[in-house]
Amino acid sequence: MTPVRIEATNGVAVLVIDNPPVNALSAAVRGAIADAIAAVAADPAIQAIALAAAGKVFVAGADISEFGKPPLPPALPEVVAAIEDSAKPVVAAINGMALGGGLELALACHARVVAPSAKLGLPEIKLGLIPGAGGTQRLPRLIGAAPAFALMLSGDPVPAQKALALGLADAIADGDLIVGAADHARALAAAGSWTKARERADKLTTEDRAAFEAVAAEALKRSARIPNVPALVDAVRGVFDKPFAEALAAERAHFKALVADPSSKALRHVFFAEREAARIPGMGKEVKARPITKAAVIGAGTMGGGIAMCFAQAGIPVTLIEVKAEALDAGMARIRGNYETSVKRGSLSQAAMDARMAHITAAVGLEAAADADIVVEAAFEDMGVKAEIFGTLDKVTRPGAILATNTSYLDVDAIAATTSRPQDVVGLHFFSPANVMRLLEVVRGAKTAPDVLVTSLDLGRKLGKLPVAVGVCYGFVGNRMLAKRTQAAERLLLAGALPHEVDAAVTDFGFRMGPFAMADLAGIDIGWRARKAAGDKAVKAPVADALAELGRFGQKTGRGFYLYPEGARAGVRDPETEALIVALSEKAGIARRSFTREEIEARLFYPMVNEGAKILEEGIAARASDIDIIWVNGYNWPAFTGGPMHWAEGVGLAKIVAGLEEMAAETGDVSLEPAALLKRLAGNAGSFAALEAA
Ligand code: 3H9
Repeated sequence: MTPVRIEATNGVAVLVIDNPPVNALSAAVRGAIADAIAAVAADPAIQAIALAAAGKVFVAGADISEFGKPPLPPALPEVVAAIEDSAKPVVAAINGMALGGGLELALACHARVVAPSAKLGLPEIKLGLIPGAGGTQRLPRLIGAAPAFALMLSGDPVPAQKALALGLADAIADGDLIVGAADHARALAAAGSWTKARERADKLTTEDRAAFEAVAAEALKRSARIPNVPALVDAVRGVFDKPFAEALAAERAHFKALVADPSSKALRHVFFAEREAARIPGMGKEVKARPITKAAVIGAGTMGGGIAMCFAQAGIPVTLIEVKAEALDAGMARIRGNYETSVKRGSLSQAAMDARMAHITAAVGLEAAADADIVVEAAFEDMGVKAEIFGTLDKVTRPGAILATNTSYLDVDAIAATTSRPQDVVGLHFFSPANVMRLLEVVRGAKTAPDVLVTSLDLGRKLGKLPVAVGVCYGFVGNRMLAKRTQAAERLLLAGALPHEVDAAVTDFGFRMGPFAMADLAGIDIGWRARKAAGDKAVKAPVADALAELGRFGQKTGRGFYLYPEGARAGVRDPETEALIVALSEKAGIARRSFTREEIEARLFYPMVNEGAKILEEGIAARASDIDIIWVNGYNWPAFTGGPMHWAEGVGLAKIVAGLEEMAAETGDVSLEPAALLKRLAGNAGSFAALEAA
């Protein structure tokens, strides 16, 4: 079966790309498009061509899974050139998403007719790449270099109306798309003339160049890390400075170099990892999700309110429940306030706000959860409190309702045991702010029913989240590894580093914030109280504890690890904190020394990788790539390094094992001794990726 079929209608050949699920341009598809173009060129009965696609997506772009493998002919630029050079006019019929190489195919067509719901974009930047099949040259010629650059820099697709306004689409079909595109193609053939994008220069004015250079300069300032932004600037500038063929060759050279760059490999790893996370090993397709038409959230604090907003946003009616009317009123006011801010900012319309508020009902008392299909408990983080809530929910909710807890640390199995239906209990660990953060750890208890897990993952996606299944342990995946970093950061302070040095190493690595600036923002008292409550399970954080004892809670008190004069958001070094750290080192009998950036990175991140390996050994995460996306989406680990486990492979697992052995010997902390899995993989040159494939 060829992935491109030819359907002839009244002098027009309709080429239908049919390569489910998203019509990616694999070698077979590229070859079939080239063959089809050649076949219809030779057919005297055909005057014009429409390029269409089957399914919901037009073409999602190059087949990303082919990147990094030996190239297979024909290359996409050759196919694109064959379309542009066709002696019969070609019109693209864009039914859905036209992305990356998919849009580049369409740009080489002589016109583009789009469905009203179509979206067009060049998202290569998000994969650490730039368009590599003429997009950087043809798009500026069609719509101007400045708007084209902005579109490629954001990577976000534009809807049909915007594409029409930009001049990217020639028409929006008001009836049948294929008929519209075929008519357009027939009309071009009848007129006997059509334009090729590469021959256009009317949009490339002096003003356009000035506008492009201004946005490009801004973009370069903001992007020191991934080489694709400078490459994009250089490629687009070629539209003004180089003949078309030369500029195209420069684009191709950039593209090839970027495909081989570790940052693009890492971003592609994240792309596939996010999709892989949806698959639960051993879970068959016969396990169906339970219907969720009505939800309840227990606790109207910041977390509960945020979770209720997620349901409202997804159009699922939700009852927000509190024990006392005052707390409920405050929670509802907070939600309203959040929405009002979005309306003021222009990111939400008043009508959308009203619709969301209408989806949230406030109620006092757990009985209000009686008819919910799912109840998410977001009450105080205390086992006694949770046990009481779940005991009552067990009595008042209907059979088959899912009872979820948003606990960050508590034992989901112990919570499930307080009910008569542990099979219906699951953890839904949202991250704060819950209505914004994409990560959702779905905690599968020992007795959680398969369909409850499937429903939770399905619901997570409906709420716009990235749900990742994890098992029960203290802190689950994300916080369990975070504890290792917190511990390591504190150790670094006692060993000789200062907060600003540790934070700088972390932001240089690509995080938006270092651990100490983060602690000041979140409030040092929160961790301090949590450590007291957790007792032996808590990490040792003597510096943070000492600061908290002094009432230095961070930004909210104007002083923490740093000083915040006059309500400043960014802290400055504080001699008092630094003296306190030195005193604590002395008290512990540690001779302080300085650390390089690389040493700080190793001391912070190797213990996390080690914990990740233990998490895999214990089966708490199904695969290393799940751990990676948890850290990328929940803890701001820089995506261009692929997440902690992918990064570790780049560093070399043997190097990490050796580093951990040294750290364990120096600190006497046995938990830093390399995990058996890590040692095994390091010993036989294995990798986490290979582990998953096996
Ligand atoms: C490019 O085009 C370079 C060119 O400039 C130059 C070349 C020379 N390739 O996301 P979904 C798979 S770079 C291979 O769950 P949705 C995906 O892994 C490319 N596979 O569906 C999944 O597989 P599975 C620029 C791909 O409906 C399945 O399809 N393009 C590709 O939520 C369904 O995907 C992009 O960056 C691909 N290109 O969203 C667009 N795309 O079922 C990337 C998807 O086995 N794609 N798959 O897990 C997307 O953004 C979304 O997939 C899309 C559909 C919005 C299209």
